Amino acid sequence: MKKLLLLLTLGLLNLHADDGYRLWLRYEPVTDSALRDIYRAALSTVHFQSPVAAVNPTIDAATHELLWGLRELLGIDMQLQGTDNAATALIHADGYRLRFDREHGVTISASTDLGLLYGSFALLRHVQLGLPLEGLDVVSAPKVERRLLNHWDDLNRHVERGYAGFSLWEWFYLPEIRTPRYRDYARACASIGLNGTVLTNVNADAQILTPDYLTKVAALAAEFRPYGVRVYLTARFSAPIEIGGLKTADPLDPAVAAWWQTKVAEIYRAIPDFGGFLVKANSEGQPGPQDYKRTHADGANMLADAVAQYNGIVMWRAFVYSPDNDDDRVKQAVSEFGPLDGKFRQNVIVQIKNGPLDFMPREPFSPLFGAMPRTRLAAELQITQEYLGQSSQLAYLAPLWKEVLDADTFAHGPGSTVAHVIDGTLRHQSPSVIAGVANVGTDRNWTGHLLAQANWYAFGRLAWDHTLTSEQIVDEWTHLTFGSDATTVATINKLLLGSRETVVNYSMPLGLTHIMAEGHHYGPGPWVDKLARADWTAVYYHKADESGIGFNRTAAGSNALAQYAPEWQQLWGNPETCPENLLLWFHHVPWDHKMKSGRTLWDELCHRYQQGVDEVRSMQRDWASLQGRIDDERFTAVAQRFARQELDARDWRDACLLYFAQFAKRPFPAGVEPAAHPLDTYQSIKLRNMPGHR
Ligand code: BDP
Repeated sequence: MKKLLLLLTLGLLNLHADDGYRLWLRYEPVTDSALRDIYRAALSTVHFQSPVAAVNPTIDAATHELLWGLRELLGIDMQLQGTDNAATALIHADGYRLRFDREHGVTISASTDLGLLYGSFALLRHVQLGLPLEGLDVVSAPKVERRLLNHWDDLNRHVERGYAGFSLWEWFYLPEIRTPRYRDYARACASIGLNGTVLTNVNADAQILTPDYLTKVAALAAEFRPYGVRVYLTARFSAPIEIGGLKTADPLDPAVAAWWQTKVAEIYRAIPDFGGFLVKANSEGQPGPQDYKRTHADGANMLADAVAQYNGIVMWRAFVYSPDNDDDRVKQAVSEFGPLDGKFRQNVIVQIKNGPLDFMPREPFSPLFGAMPRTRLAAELQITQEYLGQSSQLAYLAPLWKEVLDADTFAHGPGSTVAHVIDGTLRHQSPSVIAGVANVGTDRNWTGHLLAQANWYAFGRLAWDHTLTSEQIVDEWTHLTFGSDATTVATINKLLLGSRETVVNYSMPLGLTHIMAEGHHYGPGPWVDKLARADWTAVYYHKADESGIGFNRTAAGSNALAQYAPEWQQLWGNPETCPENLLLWFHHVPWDHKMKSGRTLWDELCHRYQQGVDEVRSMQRDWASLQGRIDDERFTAVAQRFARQELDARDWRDACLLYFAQFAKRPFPAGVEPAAHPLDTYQSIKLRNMPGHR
């Protein structure tokens, strides 16, 4: 008995409190003694094989990581042996080859120092996952060249749509004071293959381009450099006026172009490996070339010319919808940018949000990916969960991103997936770019919701290799983050994989979209109807009336469908063949329409909202079953968030169903729980001091 008690106590003691700071780089000791012995024997020496001659800060970082990681994992002091080998030049870009053979042990080969660093992280991952060394021989190279986080961080450290504390960049204290967190950030990015970061909000502040701030930016760049993370900035188009004293920012005015050239030279003097600019222009009140009756191409090219000699790029955002265009909002990016195809410089990349609207829980892929064959295109994904419950709710986003990356634009015949458009393989275009709007901040665990770390991880892994599946990525992440207890891993994998669909069910099922509360975008607001712009309201999108619900985007409606390939038009154009998860995106459907389940549309809608709530409860139960298997600190933090999510899911269901019932005029089907409050209670909720929202 005594022995049993002792064992139990030891077992519990093993579950160290964990605040989540270490992310997926926990390097907990390998506990399986047989495996540990094999690893110890094989990894006492690791070989670096590379033509990179001198030791430099990146190789130092790789060496340090391996030494430290293997000491933590295996309790050994690894010896590193370097060999020069020109054959490694065959390894593409910053890729690596990781192999084991009995004679030499483990060798990491790469043609660049960064490749060695990525290979080192891959080896450490391999050990943490407990995978066999026998037969190990992988070659892995990034499919997309520039894999960037986009931070929507303001200079006062507020993060637009940031739900994990303040901005990581301590502008006031830079350049002298540099928190170790900068290195930790870059190291985390490098561990998943990210190689760039846009430091500032797309709603840009010209101050970042002043000499004082550039010194601060240079300090951050120096911190990130060993880890291969290059910095980029957002450029406010009117900067020549705001900080340059010019009267105009007209891109065709030679004085404006000259101002940018001088500014760019100054930037590269301070930051020789500066990556380039990200620009939001003529969108949501931001200045841009159209203020001078010039096109987006005129604006982008002027900046592109300024950075070209330094190998810099300009990422020009396609998230543009005009104040005086009352055509269906989801059509506007194609109508604006389609005609400019072929007019952009080689170093301009048009950066497109995954869907034609705005990071909704579900929307079809943006048709712009198939509409600009002669232009370099990047995908912008949103890691921060602006429309998916922010940091209180669980939504693992890899399935959403895969849906888009794997979607076929048919632009060059079948197989022209979004992934192949953006990785440049379809049309041999370089540079290729993928961007994710970051979900990190000063919260101790980086992402607010501990499980939202999986989204940062998944973005990096997919940016490196878009052929990975959501399942593979989640399985890696869970092992790395929670260890290898089979029940824990299976339970968390299941929770994560279903979580996005659950959010869709209780918030915007069946292709509904943009019906969240105004401004902060947290919680329901299907009644939102009077705002400065019609296309900011909810009623614009759901169009519920007595005859039915949904937005008719067929030829009989806005005809947004015509922006897609005929294959999609055929499938989506007919309510009988349109997948039900996009039904109300493309069609206005009668309440009595027969769904695949045999239910009417109204009953199905009610059922989906209820299903969403039920699924949250089931996630809650699954999580509860892990008590004692993971440390209390992380267990409790997540359990509290599930409790909040259950409450929020009920609010979504009740508010939306009560609201839509006014039009459907039908009873709630059996199995749908009665609402807790009357509709006007939900309508009167005013959330204040919301994180991420000014
Ligand atoms: C919207 C966000 C807003 C961003 C905008 C953008 O609500 O905060 O500034 O996208 O991407 O979804 O520019």
